[in-house]
Amino acid sequence: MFAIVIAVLAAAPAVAGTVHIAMKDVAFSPAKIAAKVGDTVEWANKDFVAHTATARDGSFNVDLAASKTGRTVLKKAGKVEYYCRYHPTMKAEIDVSK
Ligand SMILES: [Cu+2]
Repeated sequence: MFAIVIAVLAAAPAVAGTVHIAMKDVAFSPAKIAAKVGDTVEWANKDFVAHTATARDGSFNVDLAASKTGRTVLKKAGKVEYYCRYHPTMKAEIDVSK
């Protein structure tokens, strides 16, 4: 089992990155991003109210009070739509490639 984990890590692309998304004026900015499996997405809530980044497929749910920062690691390829549970007009998507 441990050896399999090592093999997977060794096969992974060189460096995973971090993509930054702001929650500002009750919107995600940028609303559309492209990222790769293994990348970290970090949301920074710059508003004075709470927001969430909630994936429609259930793959992540980041709940952020005002001025907080939270993150998730992208685990699978595909397009992920997400929204804020408190403000249904806040919508965005991440296009995750391998
Ligand atoms: Cu919100």
